[in-house]
Parts: sequence; structure tokens; C-alpha cells
Amino acid sequence: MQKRLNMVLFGPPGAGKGTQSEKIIERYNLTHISTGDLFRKHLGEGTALGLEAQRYMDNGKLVPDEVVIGMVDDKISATTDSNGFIFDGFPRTVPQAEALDKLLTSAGQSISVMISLEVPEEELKQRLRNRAKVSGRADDQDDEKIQTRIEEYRAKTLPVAAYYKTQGKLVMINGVGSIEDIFAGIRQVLDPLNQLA
Ligand code: B4P
Repeated sequence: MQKRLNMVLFGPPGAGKGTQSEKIIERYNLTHISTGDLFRKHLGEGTALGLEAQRYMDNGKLVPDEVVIGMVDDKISATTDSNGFIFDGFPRTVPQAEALDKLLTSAGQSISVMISLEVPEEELKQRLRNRAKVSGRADDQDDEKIQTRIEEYRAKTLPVAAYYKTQGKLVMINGVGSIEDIFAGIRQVLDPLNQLA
């Protein structure tokens, strides 16, 4: 099977993963898999999966791995025609990263690159406080929940960067600056890979 451009967009809460994903999808025509968006969709539809996820998300905790992995498996299996995937906010734990490798291997695919958006903690908090004014998201609403999300990220998600670093796939990008400048940094990484895919 022909290799596709499959990327992981990585970073702490509020790093701008959702924001940059929109631009990446437009330029490279990738299939977007955002686990946060998928959970919020389930929640909006009142499904059992959504209600299960809500208990964790609203408190800033990570949703259990088996729930997340099952949902991503369904989404990958249901995608028949694609130039490749952008995984946004997934994997968030090492077991999720291992599961993703297995899912892609069985489809004759692999991760091409992980792009990590680097943003200092104070800037993250400020962005999430600003978004709270418009998002209506329970997990943006107070400093305690934001702090829990950052702590979950440090304890459980940061090791995922080391996992891809070991595979020689981690690229760090400065996530502070204008949205366009950050996207220019991402293009420098993805354009050459896109030609190879
Ligand atoms: P997500 O939906 O993934 O969201 P996020 O980490 O909060 O934000 P993101 O980085 O996408 O930031 P955005 O672009 O919006 O996760 C939410 C929750 O879902 C998790 O806490 C967890 O409970 C659950 N979950 C999701 N995936 C999971 C998984 N795999 N396993 C377990 N649990 C999971 O940007 C944030 C703000 O910054 C926006 O207001 C934006 O306008 C602003 N911004 C963006 N770029 C900027 C820039 N360059 N300068 C200034 N502001 C900027």
C-alpha cells in the first residue's frame, strides 16, 4: 500500500493544536482525527460514550485509554479514502501511542512525524482563560481545572514525546507568535514529507 502523510500534532492544553489543525487540513487535505472534538460531538449527541467521557473531561482529567483507543479505531476503520491522517490531541499517553502504531501497522501505514508545539505554561493559562470567555467549555472555566489539565499533561502526556523521539520522529516548533508564523514553521516540516508521501 502507498505510504501516506500521517502526522501527530502534539502539545499541552491550549498550545494551538486545534487552531493549527485547520490550516494543516486545508493545505495537505488530511483526515482530521481530534479526540477532543470527537468526545465533544458524542457529548452533544448525548451518547453513552459522551456521558462517560464527560465525567473526566469536565474535571480536566484524561479519558481512560480503552475508551479513547476504541473510538479512534472506529474512526480509522471507517475512513476508506484518505491522503493521510492528522491526529490532534491523540495519542496522549504511551499506551495510546503503542495502540496507534499497531492500528496503523495493520493498515500498512505508519506515523511520518510528530510536530510538538512548544508554549510556556503562563501563556497556556492565559489562552485558556481567554477561551473560557467564549468556549462555554466546562474544562476552561476555572484555574483549578486548567491546572489539572497541565498536570495531567506533564505526568501522562509528555512521555509520548520521548516515545516518538526514540523513533526519530519528533520535531519541536515554537508555538508562540502569530498563527501564520507558527504555520510557516509547520510547513517547513511537512512540505518535504508531503512530496515523499
Ligand atoms: P482537546 O480538545 O484536545 O483540547 P486542548 O488541549 O484544550 O486545546 P488545543 O491545543 O487544541 O488548543 P486550541 O487550538 O483550541 O482536549 C480536551 C479534553 O479532552 C482533555 O483535557 C481530555 O479530558 C479529553 N481528551 C482529548 N483527547 C484525549 C485523549 N487522547 N486521551 C484522553 N483524554 C482526551 O487553542 C487554545 C486557545 O489558544 C484558543 O482560544 C486559541 O484561539 C488560542 N490560540 C491558538 N493559537 C494561538 C496563538 N498562536 N497565539 C495566541 N493564542 C492562540
